[in-house]
Amino acid sequence: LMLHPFNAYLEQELDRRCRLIRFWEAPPDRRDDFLRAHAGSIRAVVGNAQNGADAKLIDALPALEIVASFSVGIDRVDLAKCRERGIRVTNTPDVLTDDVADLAVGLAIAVLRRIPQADRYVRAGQWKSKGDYALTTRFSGKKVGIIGLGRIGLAVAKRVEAFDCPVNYYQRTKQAYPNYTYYPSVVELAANSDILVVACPLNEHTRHIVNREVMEALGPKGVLINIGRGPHVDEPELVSALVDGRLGGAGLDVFEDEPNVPEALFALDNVVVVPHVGSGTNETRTAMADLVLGNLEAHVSSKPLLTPVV
Ligand code: 8YV
Repeated sequence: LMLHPFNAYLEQELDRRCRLIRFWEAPPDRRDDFLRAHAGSIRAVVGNAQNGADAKLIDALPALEIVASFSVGIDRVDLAKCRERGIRVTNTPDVLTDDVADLAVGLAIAVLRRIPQADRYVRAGQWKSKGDYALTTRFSGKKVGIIGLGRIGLAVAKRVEAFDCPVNYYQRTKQAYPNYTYYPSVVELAANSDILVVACPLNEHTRHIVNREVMEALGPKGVLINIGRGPHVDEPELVSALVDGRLGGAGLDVFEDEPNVPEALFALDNVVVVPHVGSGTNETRTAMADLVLGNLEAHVSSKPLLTPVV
């Protein structure tokens, strides 16, 4: 059961190798009937970051053996329920790390150097009518604070080191990284950073990990970059901090209620918003699809899963 048409190559390969059921073909008001009709034969669910396997879906599928997510984040999969039922879960780590880290750095530079705004200035003919563009802020050398020094956090750290940016980080346990400075709280991390990057998984400990207090600590010159999940950030607080000028800027790939983005952000020149495209390159999406297929193939041939979560 594929939950959404999020990747054409994956859909085509699933269709070629298995009996594929496309959930989106069910009329929205007949989804329960549709599931009941197929329940006995559905052994695998393929979802993504936006379309996970929640308790209701899992309960409706008595023959389910594996949930293979086309994402590294599995916050929309009910892991406890999967463990309880002995259902395996896989994700797509590593293959998307570089793209997501690239985007984090790209957003930070875009916010500070106002790249999208300057582009709009040229396109609107304002270079000719108004002259030189306003001065912006340097990125190189800024202190970068990373929440979560996992695969993606480390890839961000490696990149910004090349820009001579000192790297600070927070996570629950201190790691042995001699070149990076550990802060035991997110507020302290924010207070000691110019740019704060959210790169941790979303779970009950990290929901709203960037709250009002953290934004105050980051301050009117600080920039927040979110390439994690929308709910990592208290979004109404973020909007008011940006509107009031209590926060210097933000580069956002993810939002609390995608695809809805608070419209108050559209008027702000210190904000760059993109539509959850961190892993969205041809190269990475193909590698993610191959990993989903590899995990399913390993499962049906009783081989070790390539990237198991459960
Ligand atoms: C995707 C993601 O946006 O990997 C993740 O956790 O958020 C993404 O790569 C998505 O699953 C692609 O459909």
